[in-house]
Amino acid sequence: PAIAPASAPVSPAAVPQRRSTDDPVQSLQQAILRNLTSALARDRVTAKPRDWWIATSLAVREQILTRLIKTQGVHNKENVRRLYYLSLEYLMGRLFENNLYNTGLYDEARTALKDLGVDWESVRESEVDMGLGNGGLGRLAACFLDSLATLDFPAIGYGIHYEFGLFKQEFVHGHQVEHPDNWMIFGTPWEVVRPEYTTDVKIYGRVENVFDNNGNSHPRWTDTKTILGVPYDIPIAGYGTATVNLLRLWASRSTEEFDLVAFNSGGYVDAVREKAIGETVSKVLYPNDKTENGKELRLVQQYFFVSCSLRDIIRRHFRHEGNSWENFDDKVAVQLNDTHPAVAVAELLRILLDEHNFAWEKAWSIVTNTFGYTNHTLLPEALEKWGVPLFTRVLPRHTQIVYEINRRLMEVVEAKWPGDNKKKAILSLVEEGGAKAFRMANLAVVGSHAVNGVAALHTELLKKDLFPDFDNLYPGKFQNKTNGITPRRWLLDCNPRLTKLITEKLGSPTIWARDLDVLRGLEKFADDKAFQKEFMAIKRANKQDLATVIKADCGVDVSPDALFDVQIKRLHEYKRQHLNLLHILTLYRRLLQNPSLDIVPRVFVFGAKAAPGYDLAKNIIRAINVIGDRINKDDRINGKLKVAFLPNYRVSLAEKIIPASDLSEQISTAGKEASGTGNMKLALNGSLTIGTLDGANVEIGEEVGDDNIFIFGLKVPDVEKLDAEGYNPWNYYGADDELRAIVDWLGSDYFTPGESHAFGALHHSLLDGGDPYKVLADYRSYVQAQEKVDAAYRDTSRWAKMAILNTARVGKFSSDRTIREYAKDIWSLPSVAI
Ligand code: T68
Repeated sequence: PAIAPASAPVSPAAVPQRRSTDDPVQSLQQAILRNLTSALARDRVTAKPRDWWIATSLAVREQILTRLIKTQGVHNKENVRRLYYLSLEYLMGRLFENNLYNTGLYDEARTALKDLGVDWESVRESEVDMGLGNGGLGRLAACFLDSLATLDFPAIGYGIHYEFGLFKQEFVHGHQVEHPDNWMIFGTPWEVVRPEYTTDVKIYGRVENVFDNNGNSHPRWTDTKTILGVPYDIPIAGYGTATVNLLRLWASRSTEEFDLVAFNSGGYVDAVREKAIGETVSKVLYPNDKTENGKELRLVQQYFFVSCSLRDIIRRHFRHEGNSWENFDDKVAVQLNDTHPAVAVAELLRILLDEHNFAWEKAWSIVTNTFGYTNHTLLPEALEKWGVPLFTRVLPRHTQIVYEINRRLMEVVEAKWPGDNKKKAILSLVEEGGAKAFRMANLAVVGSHAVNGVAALHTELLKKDLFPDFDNLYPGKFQNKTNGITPRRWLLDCNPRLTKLITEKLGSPTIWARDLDVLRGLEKFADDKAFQKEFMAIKRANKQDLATVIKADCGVDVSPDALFDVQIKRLHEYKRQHLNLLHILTLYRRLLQNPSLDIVPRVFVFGAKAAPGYDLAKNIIRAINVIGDRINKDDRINGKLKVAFLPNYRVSLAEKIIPASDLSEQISTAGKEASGTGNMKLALNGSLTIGTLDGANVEIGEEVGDDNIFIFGLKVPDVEKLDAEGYNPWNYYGADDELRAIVDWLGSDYFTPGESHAFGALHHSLLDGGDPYKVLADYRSYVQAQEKVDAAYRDTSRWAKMAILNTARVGKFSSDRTIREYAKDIWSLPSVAI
């Protein structure tokens, strides 16, 4: 889309300072002013912040694209092995400051705009987040792109150019209301459309058998419909290096040009509407982060982007003289980000069998050498299945191929466990009994040479509980790759004050932000009173900034001297925001009973979106909002408790909350959170974890040490034991007077006078023997851990030491470490210096 200028001027421009012609600030300034005119038809007097944002971004983009061309030139010339990351989601957030930091142009750009009299904050805030993802999985993909480029790995990310990203969230009387996120309605300066690489995608139709000259029959997929995929490229600049990789996102377009008959008979509108159907494929991101709902459009999205991407990968491979199918898997590694792109296994096989006449065995070996698969969840409701009738209607030829993969798999199973039909039923790609469905996780496991979990505990459970027989069948295929986060966005960009302090002690971020273990050098200042003071002063300043945001977005006054207790993540029962709420109610009740009770004042900060169809999650949001509002307005408690549920949680908001957090809530039921990555971001910014032994919390505890984390609650074996015995929440309810009072309070109409059962769904879930998340079982242990937090926070020096040691000791969780492990153990990917 064209880039639209903003509508009115802001402030008269200042007179720019005179600079010499070879000054990088001046040349950037000239590029900004040139773009202001040529792309936006503005001058310095009429430009609004958004215009400055676009003009500056375009000026920086010129330099990034120059590096992109250079990088791709080297990669092509050297015919390098590349990693292709296939993900239905990329949660990129804002790109402006990140690109400036990564390219080393940040200071120049700030000075250039300052000299022009332009306010930096307003420019930065005019960028809309690129929110093409739901949560951790999408953000992980974005962190990986940053690390791949920073470490000079040749890599291309493929995904969908959604017209609408994850919905915008608003609260109305405490209820979540969703609005469309039309993020690129006025264009974005970071992408380049590449119509020359437009790709055809065939879909639907039927399979017929045709006979060749020798009388052999071959399947032919025919009567298909065609959709076009148009690529939009977003350059990904590495930090402190010349490498610029690519994120290529496919937008769908219709091939049905104006139907001339309809057009001539006056049916112009119908003809155009027909055309719009092809464009719906990339219209909108599905907003479910766990449950798959088997919708046809979702399958079409998956196949559409997989088909476009594989075509593009193959085109790129064969562009190089001397390349052939023989060395395809030498040059190409493809990683499947969860099962969402798993249909790629069948698609590559189809291309090899049907379009290039390979024998099955050879084709299968190319396929399995090419793919790796990352699993992100053990929750059964999140494991993707496609009803066979639907799958067959959309992809009739792929259905045949999946059945043939399965037939051969069953032969292998029979050879290993003769006559064992139970094993066959478990391992089969086809779920039988009732409606038949394809199990995409099984397809991904069988079709890949490596399968990985995302934290040590998760991988262990993956092998033990989800895929024990596959682990037995394919020894060594399952591996762990503990998640990581990019220290560029999650420290350098989002916490400039802490960055400055670390830089004073440890030297240039070009060292420590590329090798996060260097932060261990801070350990020696952990007991240093002056350093502790500086560290906590930075925390306080960040809290002051967040207090301003909370006032603006929630209308709540909070004090930066209170403990900022933060839970930011998708709203889900297993993440247990309602356990946090029970603790808030506990403190509130204690204060009402004894207003002079001495507790550390707390601000409870929440950020979370609920899937639009997830009623219980929405009920929890409403409960936190309504109860929070009552607490915030209750003079009896002297402002000792405040609750701020910030609406529309997203990457750019996380960047403001994380540096201001004291306490990081990571309180999922043990065994349910695959890894978590927010836990890593918060610890890196000196926020202490209160958490269960779940996901990567286990490894965070190992790194920071038992004294510097608050662990509570059931462990995985305890949860398993309760499940085996039969969990009974009434035991906990009956045995704990305080818990009982809190739960009854929640079930009453105290907080919603005149409306009974307002939180009925939530109340019921706690007392339901089927509560798989065992909230009541962990309540007392959680409250006790919170009491330890209260005690620790009173000792300012002790708390400062703990916070410093968290920052110092979480170098392991840099996504650079994660990517190096993938490159070595899964992708066999050499880096290439530009
Ligand atoms: C998350 N998964 C895990 N899924 O829950 C989290 N799912 O523990 C882990 O740290 C993170 O992945 C990265 O590994 C998700 O975020 C989704 O967002 C999702 C989206 C669509 C369908 C299913």
